Amino acid sequence: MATATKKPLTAAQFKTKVLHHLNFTSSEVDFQDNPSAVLRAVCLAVNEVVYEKLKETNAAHTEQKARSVNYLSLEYLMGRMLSNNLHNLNLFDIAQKAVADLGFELEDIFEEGHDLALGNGGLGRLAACFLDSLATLDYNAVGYGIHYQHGLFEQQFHKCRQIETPDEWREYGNPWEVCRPEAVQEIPLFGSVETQAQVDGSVKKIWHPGQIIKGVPWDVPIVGYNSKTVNVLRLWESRACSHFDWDQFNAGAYQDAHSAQNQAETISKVLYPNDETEAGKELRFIQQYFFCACSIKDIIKRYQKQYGDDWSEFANQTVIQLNDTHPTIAILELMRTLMDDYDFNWDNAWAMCRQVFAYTNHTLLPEALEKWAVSMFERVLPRHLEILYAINEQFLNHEVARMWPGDVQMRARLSLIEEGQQKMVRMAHLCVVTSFKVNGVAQIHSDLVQSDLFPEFNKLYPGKLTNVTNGVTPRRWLKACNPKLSKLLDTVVKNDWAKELSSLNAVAEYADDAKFQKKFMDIKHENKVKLAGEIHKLTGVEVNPEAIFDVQIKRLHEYKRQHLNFLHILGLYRRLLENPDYDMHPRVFIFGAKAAPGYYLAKEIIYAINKVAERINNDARIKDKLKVVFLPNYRVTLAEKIIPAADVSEQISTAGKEASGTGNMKLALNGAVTIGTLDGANVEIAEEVGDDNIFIFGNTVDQIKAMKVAGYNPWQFYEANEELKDVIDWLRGDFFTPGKPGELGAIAHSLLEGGDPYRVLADYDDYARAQEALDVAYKDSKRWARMAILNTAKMGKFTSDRSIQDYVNNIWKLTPIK
Ligand code: GFP
Repeated sequence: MATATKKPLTAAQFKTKVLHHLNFTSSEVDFQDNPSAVLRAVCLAVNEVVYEKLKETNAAHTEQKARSVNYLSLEYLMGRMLSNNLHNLNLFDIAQKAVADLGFELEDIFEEGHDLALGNGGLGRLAACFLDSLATLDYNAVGYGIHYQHGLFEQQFHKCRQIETPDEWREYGNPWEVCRPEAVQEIPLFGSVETQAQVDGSVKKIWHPGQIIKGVPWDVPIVGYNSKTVNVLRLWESRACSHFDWDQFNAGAYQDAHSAQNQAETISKVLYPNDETEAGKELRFIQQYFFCACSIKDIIKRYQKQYGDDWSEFANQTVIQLNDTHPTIAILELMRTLMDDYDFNWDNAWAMCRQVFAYTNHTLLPEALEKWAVSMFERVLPRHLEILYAINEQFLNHEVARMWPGDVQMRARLSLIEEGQQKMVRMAHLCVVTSFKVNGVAQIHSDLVQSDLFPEFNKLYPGKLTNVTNGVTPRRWLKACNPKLSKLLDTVVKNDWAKELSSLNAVAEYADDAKFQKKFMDIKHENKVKLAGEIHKLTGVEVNPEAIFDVQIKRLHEYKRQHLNFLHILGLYRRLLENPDYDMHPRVFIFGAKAAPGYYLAKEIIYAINKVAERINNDARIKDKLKVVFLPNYRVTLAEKIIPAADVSEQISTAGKEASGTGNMKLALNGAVTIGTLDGANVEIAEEVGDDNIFIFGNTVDQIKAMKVAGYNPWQFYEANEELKDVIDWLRGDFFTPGKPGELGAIAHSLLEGGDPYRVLADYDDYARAQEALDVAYKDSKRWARMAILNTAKMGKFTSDRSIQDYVNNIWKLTPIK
């Protein structure tokens, strides 16, 4: 590759490129009042470098016949791209200078950018971190997903309640993507299957689709950090095959003329259509098939470009990673394609599928393990259902029958079809049966996948179920978002820690060094001052940077237990009301979370936190010892602002419920101390930082299980703790909502009458105890600085580069591009 030998760009050259794009691409000569035009021009200037590297990467992939991983994910939470791309290309400083020469601050230019929010939470952000690491480590990888017109909704608060509005991330175009008309695909749907007898006595299945949709690919280049590689994230947009009915239009039926187009475009219109209705379910199912079918066709096309009709290398060249069960249908699509379009016999097609697919499980929650109604399957994908039945028959009659002869119950338990009033297809079972490897995302989670979720499969396929602990990219989550801390680390770490995160270990030596402690904590303070400004801008609330910044940022879900945090805040408030001199260091509780639009209790939790925050933040009696802010529209960009300023990281899920968590890693990397349960990756974080540098509390997985066996009674905990009882009663009454008793009662109801499914009350006491210990630790500033520094120093394991290398070594078997 030629790039390495090229002279690096100078700021003057970069400025010339930006001006060129301002003049000739944006035709914006008078750009002084137009920072968004400058953003666009800067992006285009960066793209000149990116596309050249992309071309070189493609050439190297072809020349080296590199085995590739194809990452199929319905979600990618990319965030903004400019800052990250500048860092990864080592162009940050020159861009900063060039932009300053044009009269702008680079940071203000970033603010013009829109998040690519094509995902919900951890799962989608993990996919984005993985793409960054794959390119950084020079692996041949393609990310496949959907080019949603609207990503995750924008969240506002109106009278304390969450309001959702559509996300318009590319209303005026997106400089980071390029359309690839040469790679458009046609995707069949619906229709019927014909069985044709062949002359040799065999039968051929012919699918006569009822509709054909066009898949249009948009490529987002993924730039590696200090590497030679630029990979691609290919996102599929759905379109109608013919634009509109010309004759109908001319005859005056304007609406009707567009109906096919509208229907086709609906497929890639929104992330997570509301699937409470049958139509919504069908749309989500079609979304999954649409992007899988486009991707499988694309994978085959890329392969054939090199190998033509010779399929012998396909399994050597290809691995397809299923990110959760959402892309499971890709298995059936590859089977169908091989048999129906390329004349493979059953055994060869099945053997091929079993060699190329691997599956990552991200959750044990039964409601998150997808099942689709057989009746819908049959209507939308009749040929695929036939194949699924055949796989099931073979699986049950051969593999299950061999291991458990005559065991009817086992057959029913493992079958790909769940019997019942409505027959359902179990997508996770299809994944496990087909994939050559199945991984969980943190050790404790992978152990539970083996012991609790798929114990029979673990017996049937020893060695198939494995672990790859998640990780986060230190480029975005430290270097780019926390430049001051990054520079400090540069002074004491010799290696490029952003590429070799374990070298941060060297920082541990400075954990007790008074000068280093001061520098480290001064940076934290500066970051807090900056966040305080942002909090004021977003909520109007003044917070004191001297207070402890205590952060819980993640999707809103009962198992993540934002309501446990909330109950404890109420407990502190009660203590302060009873005794305004109650000895605690001032604390600001910071929340960021979106609730799924149809998730009633999650929305009630947001409402209650906002409502209580209004009261607490304006209560002069508590002398500003307590503040609560819920920042609206939590997303990657906001996380980048919150994380560098956090003192405390709340990771308080019910043990056994959070598969891994990745926010826990980002926060610790930036020197926040975790208060958390022994759940997900918290367990491994505790191992790395040591018990003295983390606050662990609560029931363990085994204790939670034992509670279930013994019979859990939330009332017992309510009665036993006066503080807990009082604050729950506040919610049941009208303490925060005068004249409207019970307005915040939903949480209390779920915790008591609802049986407290996530064991919030059982963990309250120990959580409050751990919070007190944390408060004591914070008051000892030397001790706290040591803890914070050691958290940063010990995060080496949690780089997504290590995760990717684990996938490569144990699952994907790729070799880096030379
Ligand atoms: C899910 C799991 C998390 C896990 C991520 C990535 O994320 O525990 O860290 O996937 O594997 F729940 P969320 O969508 O819940 O954030």
